[in-house]
Amino acid sequence: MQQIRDKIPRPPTAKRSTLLSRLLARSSATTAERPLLEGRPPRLPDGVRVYAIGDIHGRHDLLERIELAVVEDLSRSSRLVRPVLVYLGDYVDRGIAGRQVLEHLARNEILEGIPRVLLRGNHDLWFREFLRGEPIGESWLQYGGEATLLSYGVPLDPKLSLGQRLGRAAEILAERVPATHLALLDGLEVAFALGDYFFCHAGIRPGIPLARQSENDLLWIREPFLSWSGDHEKIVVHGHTIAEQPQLRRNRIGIDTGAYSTGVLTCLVLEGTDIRFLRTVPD
Ligand SMILES: [Mn+2]
Repeated sequence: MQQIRDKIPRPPTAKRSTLLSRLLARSSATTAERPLLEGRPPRLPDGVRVYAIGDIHGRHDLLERIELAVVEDLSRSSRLVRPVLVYLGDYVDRGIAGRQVLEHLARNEILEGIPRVLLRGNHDLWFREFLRGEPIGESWLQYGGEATLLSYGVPLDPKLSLGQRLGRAAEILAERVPATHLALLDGLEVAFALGDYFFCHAGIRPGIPLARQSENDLLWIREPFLSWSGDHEKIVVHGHTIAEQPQLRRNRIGIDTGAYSTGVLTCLVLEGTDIRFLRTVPD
């Protein structure tokens, strides 16, 4: 587990705060919908505040906004908190700025100095496999890979057969993806646990201990996880499955609000037993 340091970013300017208030919405969980662990509210260690950010999918614009919202949120704190950032994965595909999102995460300028965990999503894995020359091109394209190719300026040549097109695109892409992006993709974690919470991209396989979950399930699972009503060892915080609103269930919190098409990127804020949300407001 990463070491947590005391470091608070500088407060945002007044002008930025005014702008942000128009671009953001805040809400808190009501008592009725709170998750429970063994009948009690789940909690984080004292003084720690987690900001967990859902599926970004090439929306660099929204990533910047939500990170500025985190800066502003931290500047409102009256007491010292130790912030931890958790990105839930799916940085590329579907949205048009996959390259810019990876570059942004690699540079890490807005939230520099705050401990962070970058989790791997199934799309990040797909992109890495395509870069390695693995034969996954067709399904990757079908689920939004072309947007990522275009973000690196790699065209799909319509004069070639699909196989040739993909082969050629993979070659050009390999020349254009910087080493910093590859290092970022290769360094992604599959899960992270803190206090009563467990963070992963998609979810877990019910009935199997958290320590023994497979990467395949952590990155891809939907059912039986989504409709499972029993307790897990911890409250699972995840993205991957889109819903209009954050999904607050007894045993999980889902925060993929489909940013690439809705313009709503959600950030879950956990502190003590508090649960609240920051989210971007569509233009
Ligand atoms: Mn996703």
